Amino acid sequence: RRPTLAVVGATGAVGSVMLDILSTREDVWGEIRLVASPRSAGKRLTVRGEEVEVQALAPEVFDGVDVAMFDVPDEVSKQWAPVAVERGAVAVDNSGAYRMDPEVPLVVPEVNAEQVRNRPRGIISNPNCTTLSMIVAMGALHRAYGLASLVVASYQAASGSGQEGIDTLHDQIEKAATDRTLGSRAGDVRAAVGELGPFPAPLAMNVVPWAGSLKEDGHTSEELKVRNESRKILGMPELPVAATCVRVPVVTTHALVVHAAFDSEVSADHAREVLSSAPGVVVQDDPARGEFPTPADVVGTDPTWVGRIRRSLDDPASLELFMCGDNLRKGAALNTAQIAEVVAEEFAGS
Ligand code: 2RA
Repeated sequence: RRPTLAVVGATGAVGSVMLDILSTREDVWGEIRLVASPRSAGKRLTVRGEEVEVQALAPEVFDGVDVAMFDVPDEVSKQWAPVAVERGAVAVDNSGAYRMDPEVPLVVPEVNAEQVRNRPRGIISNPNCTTLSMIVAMGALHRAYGLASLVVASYQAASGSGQEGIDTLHDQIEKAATDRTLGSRAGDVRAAVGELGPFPAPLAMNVVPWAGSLKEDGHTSEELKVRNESRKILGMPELPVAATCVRVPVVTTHALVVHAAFDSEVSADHAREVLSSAPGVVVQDDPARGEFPTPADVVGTDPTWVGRIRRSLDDPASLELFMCGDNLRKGAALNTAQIAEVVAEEFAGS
């Protein structure tokens, strides 16, 4: 039978992308129930070409639900994912609430789909968008060469900070655009752009070496997520990972520069072949023609795009790469949908 799906957080930034994704992917679902805070209840949203009324989050909305996706803040997931499980659903959670819980698998279907069944709490977790923007490509390279260590710098889009991040960037760009002398004196951009919104420094005409919150020894929560989640997804609890997370004035699509060291020697050509044949990865790498992926060109697409692939000059077992992926699609909604589809296969023939 076709399982029943609940989308919790259907009216949020990721929820909206989710409805689009559910409307365009192969349809494996019976009923799709849309759920949001009481404030949004009663709204009518379109999914699979049909208008569906949004229901207020309450225990009863999970009755008869087989899979419940959560695109909501951590506190909401903490409270409600266990309720969905009690009512008989498998919860697929896109918040940070359960990612490092040893009894909750952290799944990227192209890398560790088999972990979906290993869910003693009935909850499956979706990784953070920054980890997701590189891990499909890194999983493929790990299978080919054996990963030894990762050094990562992220170039993260404003939409990682939600609608407030997007609005702040647009407002700042508008204010900065009127003065063509800006950017030539310390502090002039800061004075011109006004509100900083969720960012600790101006984002328009700037780069900001900060994403997330302060954690031990000066690392940010985002940097720890890249490290800890990569280790968990790849099943390498000791993998050395150094990450620096940076926000850039891009609306949507996170980019990463990766220095990856492997157990065996690599060549750029062979790495291109490995990545080209990996599901969910597109290689765009023709330096002679100036071809490489950029956020402005790949936003709205599903794959992880990889370019600038080079063997390291000082280590034949290391690669330098540039990659980017839409942080709202593969980075959030798409991966959650893919996990849910793996769970849906369990209902085939039942
Ligand atoms: C960010 N990764 O880009 C976060 C969002 N989950 O801020």
